[in-house]
Amino acid sequence: MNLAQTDPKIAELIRLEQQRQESTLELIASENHVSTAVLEAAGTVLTNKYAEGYPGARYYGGCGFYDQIENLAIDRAKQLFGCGFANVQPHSGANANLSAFMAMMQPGDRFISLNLASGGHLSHGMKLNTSAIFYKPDHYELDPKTEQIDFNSVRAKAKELKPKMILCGYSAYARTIDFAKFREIADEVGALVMADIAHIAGLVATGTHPSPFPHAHVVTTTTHKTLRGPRGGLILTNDPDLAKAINRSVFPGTQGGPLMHIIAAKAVAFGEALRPEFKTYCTQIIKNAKALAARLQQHGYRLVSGGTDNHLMLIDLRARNESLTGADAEKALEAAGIITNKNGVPNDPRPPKVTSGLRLGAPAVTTRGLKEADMTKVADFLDAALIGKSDPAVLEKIRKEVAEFCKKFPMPH
Ligand code: DSN
Repeated sequence: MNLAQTDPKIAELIRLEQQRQESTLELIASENHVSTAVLEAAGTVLTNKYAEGYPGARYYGGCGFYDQIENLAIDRAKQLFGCGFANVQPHSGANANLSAFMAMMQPGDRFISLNLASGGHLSHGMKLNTSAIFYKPDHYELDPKTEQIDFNSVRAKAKELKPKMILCGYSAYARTIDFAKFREIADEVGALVMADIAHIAGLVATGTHPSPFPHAHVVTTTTHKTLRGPRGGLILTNDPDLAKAINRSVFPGTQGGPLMHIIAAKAVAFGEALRPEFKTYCTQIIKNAKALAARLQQHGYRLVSGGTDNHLMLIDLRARNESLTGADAEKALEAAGIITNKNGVPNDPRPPKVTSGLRLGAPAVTTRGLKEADMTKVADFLDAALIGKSDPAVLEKIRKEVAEFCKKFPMPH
């Protein structure tokens, strides 16, 4: 029996969600639309099986095909990122980070990172996260003028605290990351470098952002953002000792059975990312982000750091309208069919559930085929919705226009 017959309620909700995705503009920087091949692999009988362990060394019988699938995923990941080792089992990015921490540090060890409020991630030492409960985080800063990484602050913190690890890679940072500079500072104090490239993984894989290798000792990522695979995590390294420690810390350190249907979907996505058209896609993401940023600036919005080098941008809404909050903007835009997320800006006086900022990204709309001129139109929709945010009739009119516009850009096949 198919889903519509056995569970019509869930089937209907999935249908509605599909319709929502098709008729709205997805500007959340960490989201994307996967291919039907990735979807197909994720929805298979591979979900039925336990495969604890690694290829050739499982704790369950019947894993022969799973070994072949996981080995393909590993080989493709290594090829994609130009490194010697990949663990494809982490269920998520946060889990990849937890496992990487466990491989690099002992409980109580110090590390330094960018804090959540300045563009970092909660798994980089936010006080309620395991990264802060089991380890000792401290934070380097952004330069208040350029709103980019302040390497004087990285060096000063590193020298003062002698951390075991220096963490770079961010969730709301629009500028190129200088991995070599992090390594230079880490070498001065004998620290390891970990790069969390979750946001920029597709760009790194295609050379449209510099690679963390050979500078980072350990690289973690999600597989579902610019990399356009299923939701999941991945850990990479070139260091054989760290590789062994990572395998132990993923299983049995932090996980049991791997999600083999998702690992198959990761393999499919890595295969797609190895093709030349994926580089064209990633190049277009950056062009589209720059076009969106430029038009927003023409409309009077201030972008944190003054622009973007990658797939995302962070708008400080206060320059356009002092009283406009990120939360209000997110809500009004959703009513107009434009999906975004509120986000704190550096030194944001408003709390995280309110914020003064909005984070936007181009990966999903680029997958749908939007080009630079279309991004200009997207910025115009966005500005019109924020100007008319208190008038439901205006928002509804824009929602209809957005839905019509979306018809020109079909979902991937
Ligand atoms: N929550 C993700 C993001 O939106 O950036 C990071 O994991």
